[in-house]
Amino acid sequence: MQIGLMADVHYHPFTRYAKIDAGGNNSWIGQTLSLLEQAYQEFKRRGITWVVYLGDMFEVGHRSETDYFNQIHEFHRQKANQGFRITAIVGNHDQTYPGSPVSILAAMKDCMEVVNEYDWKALTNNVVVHFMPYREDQEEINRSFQEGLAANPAGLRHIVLGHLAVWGAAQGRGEYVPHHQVMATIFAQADLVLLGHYHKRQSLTPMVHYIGSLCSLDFGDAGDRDKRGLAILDTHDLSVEYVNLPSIGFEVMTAEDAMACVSGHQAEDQGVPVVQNCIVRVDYEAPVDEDTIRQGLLAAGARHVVFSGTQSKAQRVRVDSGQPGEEDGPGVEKYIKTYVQSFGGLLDAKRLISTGMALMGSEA
Ligand SMILES: [Mn+2]
Repeated sequence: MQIGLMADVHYHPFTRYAKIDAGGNNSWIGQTLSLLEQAYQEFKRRGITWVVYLGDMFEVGHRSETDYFNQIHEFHRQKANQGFRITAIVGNHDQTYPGSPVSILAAMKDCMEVVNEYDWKALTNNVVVHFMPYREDQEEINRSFQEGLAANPAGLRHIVLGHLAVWGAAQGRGEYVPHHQVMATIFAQADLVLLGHYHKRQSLTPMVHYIGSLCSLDFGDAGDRDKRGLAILDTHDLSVEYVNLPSIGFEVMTAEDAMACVSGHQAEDQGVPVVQNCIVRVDYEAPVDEDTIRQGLLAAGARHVVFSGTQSKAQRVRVDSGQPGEEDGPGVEKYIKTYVQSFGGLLDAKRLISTGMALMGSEA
């Protein structure tokens, strides 16, 4: 059996990036509905009838404008009428506050199954699927999962689908990182964990993966718009296939790169991002001629150009993530190392590790 997966749709007009046409239609809403439609066409083409959202269908779960809510509700009502079974796992953005028992998705229950409490389902083929809505309390998450495991006979395979903030994931600027993230190790008994929340498609361990958001959503998502779309889970061999969908991109670049684009030298293999269909932010320190750069980037295909003259190129945190394992020493040491690496040498690794280890020692 195959299950269609999408995560982090964040359905919202995003007026800071959208254009409003003469008919009053918001281009961002238009893009999101178009991508969703393309996703369902892909599912239909493959004979997939069960679609699971891995959280954050909405951007603002405590107040969505009625017109926009009705649009996405009507979209899913039609898909349900066409024979799709739809399950929506609740993400933090869908909840009135992170971990809340109240979610905007409750108003969609006439056309989808909404999961805001941990639940599991046994499929055929000796597979159990565990549904994990957004929670921040690792003990609660762990307890739920252990209860779900214990409720099933031994020897089955376990797939976790959820919306969680797991330690070690790369995050875009502006993404919500709770004070306490979940350790991937609590899913050691799972055979596969597929998550929403962080928007970058990435693997934390051979078993634990973020499938990535349906589309790029902000400058924090810059640089990998070719890795946005949907995922297809095969419950027989536990394989995951990604299908990319064409999303508006975000790019953050220096004034020098921007000038290279303007003079027609944009090419990704030269390290200069292609700005076609992108919303571009140019970061500069020395004064630049904004008008020339803006006109040039628009001529090169950018949708929209903004400038940030006060900060240097956005530093994107990249973490070489991995499950802390015995072979790498204590988990804390590995995490401190990856954390330090993500700052590109700005921090003193040795000193931090010795401080961290001393703290761990004094705690024990
Ligand atoms: Mn989220």
